[in-house]
Amino acid sequence: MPDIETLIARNIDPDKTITERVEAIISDVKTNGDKALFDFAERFDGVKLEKLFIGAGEIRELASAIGEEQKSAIDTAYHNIRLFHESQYKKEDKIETMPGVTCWRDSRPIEKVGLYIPGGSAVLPSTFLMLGIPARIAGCREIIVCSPPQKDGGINCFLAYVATLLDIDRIYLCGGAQAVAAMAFGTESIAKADKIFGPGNQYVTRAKTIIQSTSQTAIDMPAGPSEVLVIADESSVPAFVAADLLAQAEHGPDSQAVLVSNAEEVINEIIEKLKQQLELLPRKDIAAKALANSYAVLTDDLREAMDFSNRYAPEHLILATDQWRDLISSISNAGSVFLGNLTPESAGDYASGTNHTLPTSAYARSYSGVSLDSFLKKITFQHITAEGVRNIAPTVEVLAELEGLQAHKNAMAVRRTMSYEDNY
Ligand code: HSO
Ligand code: ZN
Repeated sequence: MPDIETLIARNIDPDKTITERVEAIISDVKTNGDKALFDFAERFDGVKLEKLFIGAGEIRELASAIGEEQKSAIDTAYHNIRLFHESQYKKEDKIETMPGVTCWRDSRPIEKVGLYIPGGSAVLPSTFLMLGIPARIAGCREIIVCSPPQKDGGINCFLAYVATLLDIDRIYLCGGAQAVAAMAFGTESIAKADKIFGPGNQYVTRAKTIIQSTSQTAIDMPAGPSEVLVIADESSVPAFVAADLLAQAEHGPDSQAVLVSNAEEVINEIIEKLKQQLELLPRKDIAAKALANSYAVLTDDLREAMDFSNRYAPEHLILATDQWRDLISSISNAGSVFLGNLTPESAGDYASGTNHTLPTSAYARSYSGVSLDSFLKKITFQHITAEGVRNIAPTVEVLAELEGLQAHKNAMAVRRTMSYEDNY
């Protein structure tokens, strides 16, 4: 029986070859710009591109090819995600900390954001919604979108439709570490972004962590393989839990689905259902690999199950129990939480309104998922009147003195000792 530390450790590839390859890609993009991007498209995506992007006309044409049912599902998801993220905007009050000393905080959009939309084994228009909607609500001036080209040199029609909803008229045909490098350093065609968002494979993730310290471009979070932890008890429905675990497992061979329960029979029943459901999945081979890297934990009670979950710090936590209300206050580390037997992670992945770009690999201990705030900077402001100067000067002057910073003290003292109208 492995110890808890071993169980909660993520299977992050420590192989240095990824870092070396990614560094080589970044340096190629820095040196050769667009030309490197054309070369990588040929080498990695198997397509000889004529141009690096598709524009408004092509986007509209591709988007028009989608079916009514799909269009309306995307529209509903768009609406819900928009509503939830709009509700995150809160204007803060101005605070008079002392008479005449007023402080406040206001937000401004990050001007140029880069969105990476993966296009490997699954194309994810939902990720485009999750990143594009808060970027638009925030009012970002420029939204640069990169996604790997399809074999025909175009882009998936669902991504194109999302682009029309978001009023985005250009998608760069560029994927992997090279897309991250292009948005971090800029090329002839792709503008340098102030912050890069989006999930990706190990190359994309490594590129994001490298550029974070080598360019003046920030990243949303160091995202790794996707993961779910489900807490189940006698009140769970085994077929539901099995479906949730498999929904996670089908993402990729390195995904992890963890089951934690206080009842051995419950674990056994869920595993039984899981085996049956797995057989029917088109992505069964991928899911089976992920399951080989997953496990179940038997605990004494639900409290111990929560303790384990908090130590694991899952990207997604599902409380598949009718006791979910009692557990909420004991959750300390999780990216996004799904409450009760009727709330699958899939709802949040696509359409309920919450964001699905979340911290993985135990980063939920310190990071939040993407939200409207991720696209804003919070700037603080202050204004001091003559009365405020009289009130705050003694404190500032004493503190400056004790730190031995005479010029700081003077900046306050000159104001205190000069008399002027209180109309500054
Ligand atoms: N579960 C993924 C998001 C996703 N699922 C996109 C389906 N499509 C990471 O939270
Ligand atoms: Zn998912």
